[in-house]
Amino acid sequence: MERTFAMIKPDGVRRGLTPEILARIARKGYRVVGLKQMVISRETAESHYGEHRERPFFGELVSFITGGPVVAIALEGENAIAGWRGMMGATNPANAAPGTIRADFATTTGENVTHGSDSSESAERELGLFFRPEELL
Ligand code: RTP
Ligand code: MG
Repeated sequence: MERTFAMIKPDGVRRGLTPEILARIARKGYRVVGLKQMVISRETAESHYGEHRERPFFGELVSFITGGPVVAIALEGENAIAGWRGMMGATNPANAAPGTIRADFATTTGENVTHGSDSSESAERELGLFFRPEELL
């Protein structure tokens, strides 16, 4: 069993895609062990995307991710980290495989609907950033 951090980004929430994405997670068979709608603080956003701090798109990325409510989700299941990344598809929706969330619901790299941890280290770090231990049930 593995846990990962998933997020519906502000574009996904704004467009009303939360139920659709939660339904896909349920159909896949992952267990939702934590769930909350929230607005991310600048500090949390800069920490969450800290690996991209030097990239030219960092400012835009932080503005976008703090610009409206997100849905933070802790998922549990076999191979959940890679599995959820697979369900999302490639970062650039133009390269995302048909049937993935980004292929089905996004057109631009900057607003690509969902986030998923990219390793077990990232998952642990991001789950700790967004959830208190007692919020994971
Ligand atoms: P995420 O972290 O959000 O799950 O996305 P990812 O792993 O597929 O992609 P990553 O390389 O970690 O990039 C994080 C987010 O930054 C935005 N981005 N913009 N304009 C650009 O060239 C660019 N590159 C990345 C995207 O929103 C991406 O999801
Ligand atoms: Mg990433």
